[in-house]
Amino acid sequence: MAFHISAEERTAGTIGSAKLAAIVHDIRTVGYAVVQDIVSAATCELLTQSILEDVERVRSTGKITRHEEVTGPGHLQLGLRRHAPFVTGDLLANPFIECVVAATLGRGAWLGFYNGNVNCPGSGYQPLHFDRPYSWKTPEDAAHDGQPWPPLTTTLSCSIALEEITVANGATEIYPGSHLEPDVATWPVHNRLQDHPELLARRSPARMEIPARSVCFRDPRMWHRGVTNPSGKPRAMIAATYHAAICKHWRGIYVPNIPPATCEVLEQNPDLRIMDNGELGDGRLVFDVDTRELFERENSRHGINRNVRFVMPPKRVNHFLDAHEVGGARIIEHVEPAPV
Ligand SMILES: O=C(O)CCC(=O)C(=O)O
Repeated sequence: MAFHISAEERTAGTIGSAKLAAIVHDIRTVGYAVVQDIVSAATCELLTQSILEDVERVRSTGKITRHEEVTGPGHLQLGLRRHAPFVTGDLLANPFIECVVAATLGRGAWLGFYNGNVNCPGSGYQPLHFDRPYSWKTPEDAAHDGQPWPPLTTTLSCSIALEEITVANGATEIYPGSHLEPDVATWPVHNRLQDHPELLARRSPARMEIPARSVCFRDPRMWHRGVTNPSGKPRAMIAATYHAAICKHWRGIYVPNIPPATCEVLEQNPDLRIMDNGELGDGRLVFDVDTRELFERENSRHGINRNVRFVMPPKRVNHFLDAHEVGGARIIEHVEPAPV
């Protein structure tokens, strides 16, 4: 179901409690909810234009990207510019996005990923997949932490439509309700949904259509895949992913049984996260310092940790590289941002 923001809610920068509960209910039961018209037309135009230019640059390398190799041709994880004026408050400090994130994941949830999901003309089909594992693998583990079974999501994906997204320009295929199929909880990472026809038969596909300037809040455990874009023009969508405060790994993974001494260090320094090698490190996203003011203009009124740090000249951020690495982009010096 699509939700609208009233004039009073716009002024207050928050969503009324009954509507917010209905949004969270849809995310918990159906797997997603769309909130309409919460990003400005100016931001959508600016970002669409920058994405189209950057797609050209990526394509002009003549190389297929790593994400296409492992998922499907024409589906780009396109880094977004990390400098002014392309970083805007209604994307990264949006009170309505933060309100839904806080209601779904709790206060202290933090931004872990900010990137473009671009579906290029002539794209193929990705394998059906889900983006996140279950944080609790068994009913017993879940009960131990006071979770129901199936457990609640600890990550929320926000798909931001810069233009109207429909079947005509390659709206993502989704399987509503599939985030509640816990068979996958204990699967090894390389297990594929397509090899489990009996499981697939339990759910039916739909398409994640999103009006322009609107956001689809999605449980990332819901099965989905990128499909072909018949429109002749790249479909620009932004992905911003938030994690619950209990998730201490830099990728937003829930790590059970962290030793008390490590918990204490993490409590004292909220910028620290558990790295892939088990050590602690700075897990914030990197942005050029000319964007600092917009992040610091106003603290999140919904208690969201924007989880960003800034690099000073001569250092700057190359948004084309390392979307899936610590920082979400690469810090460079004495060269211009470029796709290679
Ligand atoms: O862009 C889309 O429609 C879906 C992309 C996706 O699921 C992915 O790249 O993993």
